[in-house]
Amino acid sequence: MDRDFYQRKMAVRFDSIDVDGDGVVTKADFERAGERVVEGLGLTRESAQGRAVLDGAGTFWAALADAADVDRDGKITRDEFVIACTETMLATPAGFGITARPFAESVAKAADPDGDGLLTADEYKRMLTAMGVKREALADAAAHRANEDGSISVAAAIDAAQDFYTSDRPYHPATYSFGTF
Ligand SMILES: [Ca+2]
Ligand SMILES: [Ca+2]
Repeated sequence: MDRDFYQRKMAVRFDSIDVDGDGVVTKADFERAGERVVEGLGLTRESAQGRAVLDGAGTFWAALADAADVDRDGKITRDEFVIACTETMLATPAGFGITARPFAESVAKAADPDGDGLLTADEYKRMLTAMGVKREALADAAAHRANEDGSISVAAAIDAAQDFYTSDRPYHPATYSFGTF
């Protein structure tokens, strides 16, 4: 198991969740991450999809805080985040279902405005951008599990998130890239 690779991947994810950049993640960061998705997808907070995204972000925070915030000060450092992801999702893949999946699923569904279960290439990129994925990682992410035309099913997008959080394998071994989510 390439735990080192996994932990570097989660350290990068930490930075995209630490929205205010103060070096710790808090409930407020997760709320902001949820709001960023809602805004990025052009939803309102009150819509069913908007509420699902915000709830999903809250669930993600609560699960990580449960695992990582040992002193209950409401703050998770980068090291604590990496260890919590390792314990709750890499070591226990089923943990993805109660940790990151509700957020990933609500986001993927919210990114599919016509609800046909397929995201166009543009919709998928928009979703990843709203998730805080860096521009340089977008092509990589979009290639992962996507169809030839860059479209991707909602189910495959959720599977990609599951791979991201539960796998220690690089998406592209040659470049050892992180992929993303
Ligand atoms: Ca923060
Ligand atoms: Ca669609």
